[in-house]
Amino acid sequence: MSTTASRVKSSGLADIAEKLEAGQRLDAVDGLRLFEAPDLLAVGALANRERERRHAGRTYFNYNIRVEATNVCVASCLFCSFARLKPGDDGAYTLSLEQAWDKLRARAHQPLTEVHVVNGLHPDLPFSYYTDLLSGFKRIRPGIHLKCFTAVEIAFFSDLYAMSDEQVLRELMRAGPDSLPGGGAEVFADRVRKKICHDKCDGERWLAIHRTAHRLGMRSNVTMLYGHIETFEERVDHMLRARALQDETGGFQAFIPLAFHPDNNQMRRLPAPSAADSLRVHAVARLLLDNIPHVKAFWIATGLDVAQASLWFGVDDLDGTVQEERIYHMAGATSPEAMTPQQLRKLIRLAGREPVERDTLYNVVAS
Ligand code: V47
Repeated sequence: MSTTASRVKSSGLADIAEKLEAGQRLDAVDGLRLFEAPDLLAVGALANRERERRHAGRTYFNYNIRVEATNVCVASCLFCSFARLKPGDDGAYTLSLEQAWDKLRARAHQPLTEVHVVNGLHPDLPFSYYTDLLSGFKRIRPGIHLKCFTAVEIAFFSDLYAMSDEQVLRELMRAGPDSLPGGGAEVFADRVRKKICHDKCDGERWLAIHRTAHRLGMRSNVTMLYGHIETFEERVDHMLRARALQDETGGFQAFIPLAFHPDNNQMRRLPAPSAADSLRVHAVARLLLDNIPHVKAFWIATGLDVAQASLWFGVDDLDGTVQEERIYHMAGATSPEAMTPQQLRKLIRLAGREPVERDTLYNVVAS
């Protein structure tokens, strides 16, 4: 018996390994057992097998920038260190359209393929601010992929501007977004949402907006904020709700666990999740989410060391160069502000994997 097989057996996971070998779907009880199994390496080995079956050693990244045009936000999520309630509050900012566009103009020399836009829920901006923001980006760089606005922002726009979620998505699509990011999903369970983000859209609406976006032809991602008050059951429930929607639409590209960062927010008394927990969350996601092609480690959230190790725990994607990220750095992330494509390639190679630059839709740009 191989070392891996004996580890899996002595962890009591042999039946789960057999299900996976037979191409059978894991259920909620299996998911819970994977979180509770004492041997992390056994769980990792199973996830690695699934990762290699899909992607061999390939590890994807892209050349992207972040634009966070405003941090003014009417929501009061306990985990957030980025938001300021009102314009004029200490540290609050809202970029003019020219300032936001300048971020892209300043990178004319970089072969970027994606702009990832995430904002606070600003109570006073007109809808045209967002459509102009996007059409301006497209004017400056016509070929650029715009991954913008979380489902929480879409829900906020619908309520503020008295439109349906579908109308908002259609209006925005005319201006430029090509896909939706996975933010705002947090943990779908009502118990958790009521405690940590009670005043933003609930889990069902988040999923409904992604369902609509998929129907309109957009791809998207799904995140899970872990390592705070959620239970293992709630993590499994979150993953299985994403899996159920993916069965319906096939529109999710990547599942992205996001490690909670406790600095400068109302949950600062909680410890950050351990490296072992981070590796396990990514591994369990790979094992439960048989229908979502990619599991991404967002290196800004996990840190570079865990991101490298995660490439042997089910992860096949490291997001991208990022550049100008604020949400995590304001919450105490000590990872670098940005990585060059060369640095990302080196990081991936040093972990024993093969770097592949992709665009947002996973077309290969360079390998
Ligand atoms: O939804 C906020 C999280 C998310 C904290 O789609 C925090 O490719 C940890 O969604 N500690 C926004 N997390 C970022 C996001 C994302 C990131 C990378 C790739 C993609 C993608 C999407 O950041 C929020 C929230 O879950 N967040 N504050 C914090 N203190």
